[in-house]
Amino acid sequence: MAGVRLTKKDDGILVLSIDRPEALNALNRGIVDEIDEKIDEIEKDSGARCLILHSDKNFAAGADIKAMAECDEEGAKAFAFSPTYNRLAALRIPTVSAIEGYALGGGMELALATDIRIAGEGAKMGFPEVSLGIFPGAGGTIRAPRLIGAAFAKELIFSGEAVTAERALQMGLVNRVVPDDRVFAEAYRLAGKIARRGPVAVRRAKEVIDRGTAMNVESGIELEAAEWAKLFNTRDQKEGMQAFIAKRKPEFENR
Ligand code: CO8
Repeated sequence: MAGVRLTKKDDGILVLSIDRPEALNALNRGIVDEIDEKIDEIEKDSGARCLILHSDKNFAAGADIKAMAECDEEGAKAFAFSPTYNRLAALRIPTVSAIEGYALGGGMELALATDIRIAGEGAKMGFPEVSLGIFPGAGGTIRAPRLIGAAFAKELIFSGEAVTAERALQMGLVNRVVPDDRVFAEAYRLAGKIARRGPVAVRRAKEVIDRGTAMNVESGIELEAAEWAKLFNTRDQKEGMQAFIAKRKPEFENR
């Protein structure tokens, strides 16, 4: 049966997977509500250090067109995925999308709500919505231009054309491209690296980057300086620096 799985791995790494292969993991209300429930669990998990989004074969081929086809304006509003995607984007821990196969429309927007994207060589990404008489409605017109610039975002959104992983890399839509059978392994390797760093420092860095990009440079630098100094109140700062001086590995306590 279609559904969403949340799996706990070593080192506080969590993996969120959509399991609806018969529709190339297209997202309907039920799937998005399940993602929302899993986000509740992730928020409560004090041992969580990094979240990977990964589904077998296809990341997600968009919102479910069959479920949306007969919607009127009110129905379309009820279909909205943005509240859930915004919660995903606001998670305090880093998030990584591991993209195999298709990441289209609402599927691409799901990946855009994460911090980092790793794609397989055969991945196809884009916003086909204009072929359906709509435009991306779950953050695509807002997050894509901020990530890759308005010109590339407009090219993708106006043409509806899916791009290869290599082209997505050139645009900055993904961070790196690896062989298809290495996508999860590479995401897991990166998540492991993140998970072993000072967790308070990583969380606060995410917060400063996300808040800071919405500010002017001066205010952002002020925020950075204040948050940076606060880290010297943490046990992990003492441990990290003492471990360096003693030439040993730090043992962070997340406080
Ligand atoms: N919705 C529903 N079903 C889908 C979707 C989808 N998005 N994508 C694939 N499927 C289904 C197909 O209908 C088919 O089902 P069936 O076997 O019952 O006919 C099955 O998955 C396999 O698909 P195909 O046979 O089409 O597989 P192909 O390999 O031939 O083609 C494609 C793969 C190119 C990915 C093709 O399936 C396709 O074009 N899919 C639609 C892609 C698309 O347009 N996505 C954007 C959807 S609109 C959207 O995401 C809006 C975002 C805004 C959300 C805001 C919420 C408020």
